[in-house]
Amino acid sequence: MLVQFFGLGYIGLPTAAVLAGKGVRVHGVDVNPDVVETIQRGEIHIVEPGLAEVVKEGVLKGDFTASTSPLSADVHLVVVPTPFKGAHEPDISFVESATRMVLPLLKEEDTFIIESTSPVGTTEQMAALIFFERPELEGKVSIAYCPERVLPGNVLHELVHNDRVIGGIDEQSTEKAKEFYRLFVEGELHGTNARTAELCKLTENSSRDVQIAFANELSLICDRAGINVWELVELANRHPRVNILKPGAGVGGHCIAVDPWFIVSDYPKESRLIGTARDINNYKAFWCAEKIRSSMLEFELRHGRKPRVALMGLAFKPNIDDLRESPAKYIVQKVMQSGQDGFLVVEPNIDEHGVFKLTEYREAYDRADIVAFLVAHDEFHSLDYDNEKAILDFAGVFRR
Ligand code: SAJ
Repeated sequence: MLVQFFGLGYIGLPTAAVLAGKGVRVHGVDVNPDVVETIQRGEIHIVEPGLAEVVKEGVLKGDFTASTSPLSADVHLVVVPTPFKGAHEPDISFVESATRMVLPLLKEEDTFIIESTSPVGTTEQMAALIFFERPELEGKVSIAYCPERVLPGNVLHELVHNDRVIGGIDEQSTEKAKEFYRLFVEGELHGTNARTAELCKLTENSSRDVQIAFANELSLICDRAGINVWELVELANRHPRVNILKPGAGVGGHCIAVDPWFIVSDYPKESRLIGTARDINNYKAFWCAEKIRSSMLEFELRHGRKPRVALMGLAFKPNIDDLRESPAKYIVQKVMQSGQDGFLVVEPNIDEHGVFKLTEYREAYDRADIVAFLVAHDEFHSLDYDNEKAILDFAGVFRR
């Protein structure tokens, strides 16, 4: 059996490597030759705990190969990005080009699975494309959608242990796809249809976004009311049926800040809450930047000199090195728009940054007049609260 992956990124690469680790022959296809060459050397181009070892082992054993062109295989998985374009409209062109790449190679009994986060109807659309180009395959190949659900930083564990939702274009497709996932998934496999599986993925991330928006809205209310939002949330969560998430500097990453738009774009009238949550979470980052600016002005008026400002964290969430769609990075860019003088930028999870000069976190904290915590990295919890400084604790490092 040969399993072929289209896309060797944050999800495709670990999934391929885990399968190869189970003794399954795996071939990975990526349009980026640098990515392919890195994997061919048994190395990796992304940061994920434990991944380097699994990839190296698979490549050395010969179970895991990679190239820029596809092979004839038994199972084909599409794990490419689906960004948005224009006014937050989903861009499924990478899914479509992967489907077109595999089209000439498809044969009877093959299974074609899309894992990329996709708007409702994408799998049916790709099935229509396949059967338009290859009508002889209708009813003879299985086509399904199965979203990934892994949390960056814990991917290798969650890939195996999370439940999966698997939606075929027909029952035979669902069953065939389930058979495939049984090769490496120890969680439960839940069968459904393709449209439900697609909306399920979007629902999971939208649900989290809406819940975080509630926490962020509370933080704005508390700021006006002079109430500590962290204490408030902790107390409210003492109710047996209340579980409020944490407010922060906004919502980032390439999933939660993106996926809800796929629902809003297709069902704008019906998704007012989901759309508003997106706006609230985006606004929160803007609000944080404004807070830093007004704190700087206040300092200057009071002390007759410009303040030194520590901006603590650039990543999109605690303890990772991933800056994609990061609200912290947006805030840093915004407050430093008119010059970098007086700012100390901190990100303990990366060694250097192309634009910002990084400062060690303790040094930045000690030297600053104003400290803005944008991400609650573990390191920051070891700092002592300093009453002499203006501390803007957006991430809840001190919770006071
Ligand atoms: N955040 C808060 N407050 C919270 C929790 C998170 O402000 O209480 C912020 C984080 O700081 C970050 C953003 O939300 O900026 C997203 O972080 P996250 O840890 O909630 O999620 P991701 O983007 O790392 O991963 C999510 C996960 N989805 C859900 O938990 C429903 C993961 O399971 C998905 O596989 C992943 O999206 C994906 O690939 O779709």
